[in-house]
Amino acid sequence: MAGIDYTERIPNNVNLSENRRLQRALEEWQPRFLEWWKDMGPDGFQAKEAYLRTAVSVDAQGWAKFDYLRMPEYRWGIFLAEPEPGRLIGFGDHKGKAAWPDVPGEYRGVLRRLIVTQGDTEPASVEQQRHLGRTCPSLYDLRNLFQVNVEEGRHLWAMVYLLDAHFGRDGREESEALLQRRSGDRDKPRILGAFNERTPDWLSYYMFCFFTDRDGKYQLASLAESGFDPLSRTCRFMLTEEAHHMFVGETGVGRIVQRTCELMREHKTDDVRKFGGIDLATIQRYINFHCSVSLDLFGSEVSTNAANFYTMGLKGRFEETKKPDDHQLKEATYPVVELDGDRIATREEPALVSLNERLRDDYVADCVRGLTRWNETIKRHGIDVELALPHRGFHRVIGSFAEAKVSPDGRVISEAEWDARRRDWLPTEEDQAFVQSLMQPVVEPGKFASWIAPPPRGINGKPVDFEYVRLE
Ligand code: BYC
Repeated sequence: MAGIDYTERIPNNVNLSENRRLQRALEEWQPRFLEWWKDMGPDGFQAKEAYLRTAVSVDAQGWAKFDYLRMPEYRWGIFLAEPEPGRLIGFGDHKGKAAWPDVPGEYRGVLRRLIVTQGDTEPASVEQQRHLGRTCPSLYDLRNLFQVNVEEGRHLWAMVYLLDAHFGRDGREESEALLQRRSGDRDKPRILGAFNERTPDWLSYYMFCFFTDRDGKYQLASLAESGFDPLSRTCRFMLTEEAHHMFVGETGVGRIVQRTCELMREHKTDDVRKFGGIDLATIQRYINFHCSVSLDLFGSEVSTNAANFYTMGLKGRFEETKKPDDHQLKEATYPVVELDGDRIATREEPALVSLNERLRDDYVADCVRGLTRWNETIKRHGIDVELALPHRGFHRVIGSFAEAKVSPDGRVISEAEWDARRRDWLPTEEDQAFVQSLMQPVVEPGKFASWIAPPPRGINGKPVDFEYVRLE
């Protein structure tokens, strides 16, 4: 069944009305979600109409429709990708057995933890971004922010559905707790580090969408391989929506880079701050920060948790089914870049415990593709600067590099050198204050802030100067 029933209080393609208990549990959670959305969702725009897409089907063709709506009226629902008849578990100890329609009892705790960790990031990002609307660089950007926000809300629904449908009372308690934790709260923080950082300005926001949402892509893709079929199907559909979030990040930073280059050329200087642009050195420091914080999200280089998730058949590799090996990895090894005393060395580690690092490698390769496109823009303007990803050991708090200080170019350095150079490598208070000073709202259709270029085209075939959010 590909269609989604929109006559239901909770739109879904999982025949919710046939499971009264579950329906009741979710209908009880729904008003609490809406309360959370009103308290912690986008600040100040809840009554405005925005031109948003809503999922209406899980078919690859025409899965969404676009229309004006007020965010609290968004139809958050539960959509799983179509089941694959006869799907088999693709890896680990249960490889070749039928995928599980229900939670295997022995893996209940581990699976719940994975789903809660994934679920926790979704409301966290909405909380992190809630004040951005007030300083939007254009209506086009404002609309994209809101699109990402409502879909992160839907991704929370996706995880809450799994918890309520498959984990009984524990699951319902976890669903509640997902609405109780708060990004950055000292007493009840969100689970993963990056989701407690602030997203105070639009440069940070676009960096977040580029680097942190991309972790989402890789984690969801790994969970989409899961032997627990409802999780696999849920994540497959989430990935469809996720693609737009990364588009927002890559094109957002790309448009900032473009504007900077235009100003550099026009005024023949690197110092574009006085012309209302963000200099490339500042952009590089923001890259260093957001990349390193996002690299931490993959966990330790050598992780027995990761090995267990895999052996149990719960979380696979990126594109697991396309890999030409035995999908059990008991004998295999994998090269892992690690701290070795005061050096950085590559060691062959057992492949099973190296799965976090392997996923991080896939992620880094994907980030490099985005950086290459930004650098092409710089080159096209005849400017001799290259943006770069920091070394994976730079500014880490998780894994082996947490014990050392590593420069962006990958040297293990002393505390003294770190202290002396830190301001060159990470956003300083002055950088943040400067970026903040640029954050003046621009809300006239077709107009853009001084520090960002307009996009080449609008959303869903609409022109760039379309009224993407009706503020009147
Ligand atoms: N911060 O063996 P280790 C997204 C904990 S983003 C704090 O190193 P493991 C999105 C870890 O939990 C995708 N704690 O790592 C993006 C463990 O604690 P316990 C989110 C951390 O377990 C933008 C201990 O350290 N999805 O969707 O192999 C907008 C040792 O763990 C961190 C997922 O993450 C950290 N950075 O892997 C919206 C997928 N890293 O269990 C949405 C589900 C590690 O000993 N999660 N720890 O108490 C997982 O697969 C794994 O939990 C992790 C960690 C990959 C996160």
